[in-house]
Amino acid sequence: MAKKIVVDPIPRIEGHLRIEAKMNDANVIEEAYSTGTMWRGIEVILKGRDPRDAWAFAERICGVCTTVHALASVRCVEDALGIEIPPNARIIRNLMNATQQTQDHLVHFYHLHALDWVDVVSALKADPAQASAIAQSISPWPKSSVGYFKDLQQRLVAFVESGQLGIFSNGYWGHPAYKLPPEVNLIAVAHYLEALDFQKEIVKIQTVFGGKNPHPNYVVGGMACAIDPNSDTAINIERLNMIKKIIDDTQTFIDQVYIPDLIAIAGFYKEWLYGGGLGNFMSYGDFPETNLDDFKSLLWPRGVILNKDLSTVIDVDPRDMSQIKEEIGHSWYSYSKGSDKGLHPWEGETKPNYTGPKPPFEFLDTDKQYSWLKTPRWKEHPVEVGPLARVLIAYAKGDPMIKETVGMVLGKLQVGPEALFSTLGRTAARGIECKQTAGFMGHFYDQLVANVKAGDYRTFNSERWEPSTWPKESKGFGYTEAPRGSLGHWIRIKDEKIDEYQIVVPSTWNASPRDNRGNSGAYEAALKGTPMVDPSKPLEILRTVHSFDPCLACASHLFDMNGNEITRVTIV
Ligand code: NFE
Ligand code: MG
Repeated sequence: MAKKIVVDPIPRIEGHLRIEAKMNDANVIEEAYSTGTMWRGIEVILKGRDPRDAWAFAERICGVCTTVHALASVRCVEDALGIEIPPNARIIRNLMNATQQTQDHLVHFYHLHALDWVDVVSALKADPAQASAIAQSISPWPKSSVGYFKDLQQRLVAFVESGQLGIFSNGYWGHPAYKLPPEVNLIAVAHYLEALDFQKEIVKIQTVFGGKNPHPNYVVGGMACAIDPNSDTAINIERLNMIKKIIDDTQTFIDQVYIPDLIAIAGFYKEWLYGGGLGNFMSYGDFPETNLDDFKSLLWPRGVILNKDLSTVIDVDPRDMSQIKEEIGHSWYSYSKGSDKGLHPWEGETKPNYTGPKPPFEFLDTDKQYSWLKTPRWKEHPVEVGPLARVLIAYAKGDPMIKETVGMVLGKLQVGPEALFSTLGRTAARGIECKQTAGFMGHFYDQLVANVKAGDYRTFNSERWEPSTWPKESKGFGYTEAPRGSLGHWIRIKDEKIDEYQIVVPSTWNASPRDNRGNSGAYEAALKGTPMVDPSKPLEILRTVHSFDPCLACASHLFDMNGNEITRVTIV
């Protein structure tokens, strides 16, 4: 009989995710099931409200990918009401989005994922002189002296001797699947702490344009900030200079710390090529240089790749009612309109209907409904969204910068493009993309400054602010590519109020349960075939699930069935 393993909740993610897996006698995962264990109901809360307020509620879905739900929401309402925003608003939104992507990817790599590959306790055995030599051989980053690594190691020793590992507690330290030499572990721990400090600088850009972070302010019709180079209170030269300095520092950090670390760490795990999964990828595209319907102007291209076939990128149209549908055959929801085929978000509804066991329980009945996530599918295909999808689509479409960075990373690792279809490929794609978005920050900054120098200070179009100017009924779609992947908001407005609001989130695509045809979601597919060295310490499950950067707060948009603070691993 197959052995079962349950990891609940998965640590170092946002929200509550449970993985059940079946292993064979050799401890290789044969089947995996992904469960979102909380429900939040933001879609329901939005009904009946003023559509101009939707962004403020939707943005509270998440403080990790903060900004992105506000962006998708204002785009969706503007689409419904036919509002064109001024160029400065488009540029500022692009700059804030690029800032969010860059900061989120950096935090993910070091703080949410690196410890699946880096053994903190092994760093105690490192020779600081050797660590310094390695650091200097891979990067010109100045914090690399012998003394620097010595001091850090002494701090770590003090942590361990006090029995309190603090932010490093509860790791699977000493697990045989860790492969880095102690010196590389020490370098990675140093950069974990540096990145933790530095990431807070990056988000200051959100506070300049949005007043605060997390949850910066937006407005339907533009951005809620004033530009005036000669004013003390508006966005002026001093603020713009501050932003420029942050962008320059960010690009340096990505080039001199993140990318060299990614290559150094991945180089020791080249044989660990599990976790590829579906082989189907989707992106809506983002970063419009003109407007959102001018797909050719998107700096991140849109499309779908099926079965790892990089020779063909298929068009995706989230407005087409036949393409994207949310099924609920394995989800704790009901559809009053009939559930067999799933519903496009413009005809969608959110009616929770929990049919699972009463907690506490050991296993879910995965033949039935087993998740608070709906099951989005593109033309009935499960697809993976996120950095790997975007990088592959850009690569397949011949984007010169992505081709160059992918070539550089693969060349340094001495692996071919097929290595991208893996857990490590997903992690590498995030770094590759982060270098690109750090570049976008500079690009949009230059655009903004050029516009302001030309005398254009406009950030807001008030033409359609008054509800009396709106049609009696309308519908809209707003999209963005959030750090974790394709994000869509679909709205129906009736008599000046929100009649229906549906959100399909990146982590819902990736973490979804089985669909009505029995096909796995992206996490489920990626875990299949993974050998577990020690199932009581399921490091391999964490590696692959973390490589998607799960956010269940987004995905299940307060109900916690378990309430466990510490991960429970059950093996039967
Ligand atoms: Ni809460 Fe999010 C992102 C969105 S979910 S993190 O990125 O939308 O996948
Ligand atoms: Mg939804």
